[in-house]
Amino acid sequence: MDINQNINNSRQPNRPFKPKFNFYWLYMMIGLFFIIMMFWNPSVSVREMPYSKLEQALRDGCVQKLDITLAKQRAIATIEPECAKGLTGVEPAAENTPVKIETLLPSIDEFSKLVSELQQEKVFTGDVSYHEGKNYMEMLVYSILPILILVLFFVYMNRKMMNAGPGGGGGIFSVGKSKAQVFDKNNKNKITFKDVAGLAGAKQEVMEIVDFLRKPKKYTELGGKIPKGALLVGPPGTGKTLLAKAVAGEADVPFFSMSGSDFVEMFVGVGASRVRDLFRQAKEKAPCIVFIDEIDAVGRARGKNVNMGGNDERENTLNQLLTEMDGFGSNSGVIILAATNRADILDKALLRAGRFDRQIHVDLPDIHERKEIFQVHMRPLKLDPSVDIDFLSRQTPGFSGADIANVCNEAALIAARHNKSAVDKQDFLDAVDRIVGGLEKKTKILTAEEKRNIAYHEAGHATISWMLQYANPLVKVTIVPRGEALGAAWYLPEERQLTSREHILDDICALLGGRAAEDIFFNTLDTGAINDLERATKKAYAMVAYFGMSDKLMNMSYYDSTGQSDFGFTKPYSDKTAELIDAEAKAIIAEQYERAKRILIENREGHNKMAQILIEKEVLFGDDVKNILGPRPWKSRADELLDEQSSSSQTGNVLPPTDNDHSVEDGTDNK
Ligand code: NHX
Ligand code: ZN
Repeated sequence: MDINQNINNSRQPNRPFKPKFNFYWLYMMIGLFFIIMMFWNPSVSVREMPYSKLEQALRDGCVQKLDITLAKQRAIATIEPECAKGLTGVEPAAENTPVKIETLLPSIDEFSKLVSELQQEKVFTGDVSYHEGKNYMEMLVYSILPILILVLFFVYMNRKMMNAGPGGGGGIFSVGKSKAQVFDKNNKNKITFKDVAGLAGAKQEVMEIVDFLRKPKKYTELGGKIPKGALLVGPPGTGKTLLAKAVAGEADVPFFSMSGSDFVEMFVGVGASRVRDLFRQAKEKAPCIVFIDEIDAVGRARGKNVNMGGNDERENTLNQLLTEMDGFGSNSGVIILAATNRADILDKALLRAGRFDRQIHVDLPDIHERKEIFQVHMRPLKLDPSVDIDFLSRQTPGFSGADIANVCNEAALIAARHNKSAVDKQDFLDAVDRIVGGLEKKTKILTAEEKRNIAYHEAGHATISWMLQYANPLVKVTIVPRGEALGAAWYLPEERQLTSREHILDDICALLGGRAAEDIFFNTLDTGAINDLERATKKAYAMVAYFGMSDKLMNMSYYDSTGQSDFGFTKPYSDKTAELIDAEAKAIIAEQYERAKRILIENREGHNKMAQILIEKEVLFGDDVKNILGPRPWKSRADELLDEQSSSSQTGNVLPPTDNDHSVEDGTDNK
């Protein structure tokens, strides 16, 4: 965002200063024109007189000349200077200057009759002239002026659009121009690779691309070809765009940046022509880098379904992109970077060699990378010595770079809210809770019965996850409403790459623990368990249909990683198999539910005790569970981490809910 501002700033000096054309000037000028028109009368020196005076002057033979305007039924009479004073009471301006009087005539016919009578009687001997009386000025105003205003309006609009477009393009006639932003290489606060924490592997790949552009000889001399494009793939918030910005900062070449959705416009053919324009500009400035963010907006696989329609425009854009990418020689020095979080839905043609021939995977940061990221984002903060970066990076598994940035900012805001002079550890922990679980809603009104139900539900999760070997280690359970949930169990999931069958089964069992507790203790069911059940069901189906873990469908996976199945509308298995999948998933859920109930009944007393503590204090920590249920008979790596955590934070036991301790909710490792 700050980069864009810089572009605008750096553009300004190049443009000659022009006083802004204000639309109100036009209005004012038109208004003024009309006002002048209304008051401007060519015969100001003429006196308006009643008709009787004119008739009298005629009969007295005082009229030198008569001008009759037919259309307006008006007459202007020039009065002899001698009679002027007596008749009109007006002194002539100078001697022998006639005075003019003007009147409205009752009827032209009558008046001309009178005039010819008087002429015959030789009373009136002056000239009579008749005018048609059309006002040409008025005609001009009504015919030319509207056109003039319209033309001015269009000129103004066009000028405005020209100035608006950041790429210098704009105007009504340049929809087909690309909207790419060109990054200046002498940008003041540009992003470099130093600002990119973690992402070691991706950084190296991208650095290589920068190197290609800096020293192309090194590669081409050996006969190698410079790659045409690289695709940055990774979950949201992992820093794909940041990486691209760093490339812009590091490479001493022009950098065109645009978003996939920038190609899309409501006019047909605009996307394709924008692609063409982008590549034309890029080729002019080669060597250079073109970055297309969120490329899935245009790069989604072209449909096979013809009657879908409506997608034609996007497909044309994609086709143009495909031809352009393969249309220039590979050493022409234009390298395309693109970012997406959904590589699986991209068109296969886009991913083939010669186009985006390398994919750079940007993963969620591991514990060490999170530490680096924390260090970057803590730089601007005023920190209390209690803040322990290692501890925080351990507490945030599954967080992306953007999440961590958010944690740091949120922590600073929380500290400011409490009028602290520095951000301390507790602020960071509260920020993590806030980001994982949402905003605390202490004001939510709960009946005593609801509170009891929630407490037993959460205690159920706590008991089960404590008693199962592979369930995620529990940090705490709370019954403070937060976000959408009325209560939550907070886990610190182990960071592992593979998940065993036992892990999933224990997870399902722990998820069902809440519902099972309500069932056992109150013999009622309520709607609150929807989220638990949804997740448990999804896990069960994934076990059966994706991971090949059920007995009857052993080693069968119906997962489609290509996302390009020709027959997307039918399942890749028979109805019989579908029934089998349903039955197996149901069996898993039923089995784990029975197991959960059994464990809860075995630990009835402990469960009751925990629920009572929860009702009283609203929060129950892992250490309390240990005191009540006894230590777990086995110990995982994550448990060790938890032990370390409680010894390092001195807040092992129940505290008032405001002093919530470090915690990560269950949902971080599954989806
Ligand atoms: C409602 N919420 O929607 C009320 C306000 C069973 C004690 N009418 O299982 O809070 O009922 O172990 C993410 C996370 C919906 C999305 C939790 C969407 C919860 C949570 C429904 C506790 N803890 N249920 C739980 C709960 C509810 C819900 C969610 C979500 C309850 C249960 C929510
Ligand atoms: Zn639950």
